[in-house]
Amino acid sequence: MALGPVYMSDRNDDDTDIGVATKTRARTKRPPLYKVMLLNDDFTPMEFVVHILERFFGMTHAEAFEIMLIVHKKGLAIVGVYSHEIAETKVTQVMEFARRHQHPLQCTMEKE
Ligand code: TYC
Repeated sequence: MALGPVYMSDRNDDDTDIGVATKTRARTKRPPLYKVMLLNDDFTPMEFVVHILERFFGMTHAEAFEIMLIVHKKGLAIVGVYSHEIAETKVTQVMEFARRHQHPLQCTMEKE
């Protein structure tokens, strides 16, 4: 096995490579991803949640209605997975929009 630089001067009589293995794996660590979740409550109107999912999460009306119903029935659902900065922006946008309309809707993020 020939790893790392091998020079002509590293050859011995029977032409076998001699050298010091210097290769290291390229560590391309991907940034962590964050799940953004919407939580159910008894007061936020269904259509308001549908609107949020369309406006901030790029869903069609049909997709948004489907996810809203999952949150309503199960208590919560993941509505998107993003980098830390994007996830934080989504959470802030949802929380501000809900507060501005005086709805108790909660949106949180969690490392995947
Ligand atoms: N449970 C609410 C209702 O019955 C609807 C709702 C759905 C609220 C999803 C929040 O994240 C939520 N009006």
